[in-house]
Amino acid sequence: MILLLSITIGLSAIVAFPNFSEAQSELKTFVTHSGEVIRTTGEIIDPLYTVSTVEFDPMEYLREFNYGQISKLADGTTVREYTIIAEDDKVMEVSPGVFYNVWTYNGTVPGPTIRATEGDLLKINFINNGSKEHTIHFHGIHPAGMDGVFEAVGSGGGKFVYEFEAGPVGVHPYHCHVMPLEEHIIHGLYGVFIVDPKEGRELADEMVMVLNGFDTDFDTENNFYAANTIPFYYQHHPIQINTNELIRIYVVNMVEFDPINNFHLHGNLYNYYPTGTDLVPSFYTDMITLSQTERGIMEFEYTYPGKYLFHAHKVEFSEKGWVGIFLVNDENEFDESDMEYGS
Ligand SMILES: [Cu+2]
Repeated sequence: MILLLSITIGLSAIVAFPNFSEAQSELKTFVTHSGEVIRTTGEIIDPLYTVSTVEFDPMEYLREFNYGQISKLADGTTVREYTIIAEDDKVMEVSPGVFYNVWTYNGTVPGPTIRATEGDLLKINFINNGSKEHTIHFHGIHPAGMDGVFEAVGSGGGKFVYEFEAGPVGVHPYHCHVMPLEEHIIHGLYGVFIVDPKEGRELADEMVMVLNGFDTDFDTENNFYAANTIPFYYQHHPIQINTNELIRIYVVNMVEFDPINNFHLHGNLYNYYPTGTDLVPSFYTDMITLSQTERGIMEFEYTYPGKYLFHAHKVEFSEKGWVGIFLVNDENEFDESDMEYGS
């Protein structure tokens, strides 16, 4: 019912604003997943209504960690086994009328967040069900043969087992490393790899944000940007957190084409750990700038309840989707009327 309502509202919004800006003058006709016929340039329209037709749920992705199948070696070493399947034939409606051929690890962009503890033995069973060669290249420390660069895994069911010790502590990207690299990355073959310190980190409400963008008209410029794939998603579906609760964000910049991205938090500052490799923060700031695959860990708490923006301070990116809201609930009085933005 909610789905139907959103589609209906979405379509009426599109009908109500049939004239796009000069830059969006070339309208084409598309049939949406719901069977409606709409006209769009393939540029972003009104992203408020994208979620009803997209298969990927950014709210679920935000706090989902894959710890693998756990077993122990005789010497006590923890073994974690994961299965990652690459595909390159999926079409996702990333915004109404904007259909994009996503290349996926386990069916989503980004792929699953792989999480382990420093020193664990990781076995990643990689299956390539795509039509092109693919690999998984993990950032971090491992033997040359496990680097996912020179051992392309064949299409149509090719297999490879990446086996290495988890390390170093921190947050790292993983991505396909088959040429042309840019093409394999921008279509979506990337994800996040978190290595926890043996002693753990302080208990927190933890989340992952992959800063990404999509070039949906293939002119080597991104048409829109996001935290976790769907533009404007967390603006229309604010992330609910509590006052006086430690929030930890593992942030990874996977934007291609644009040399920089950044992360600005409103009404607060955060401790920042570049790459997450040190347990002592390097900065206390409300703004970090990240180049390709730069990443780190942000930690903060809100004292005052309310709505706070977070977004790229590169305004072009925030206006094209990389913007969200934290809805900070008072830990002492949880009010259901604050749920109006929740999904
Ligand atoms: Cu690839």
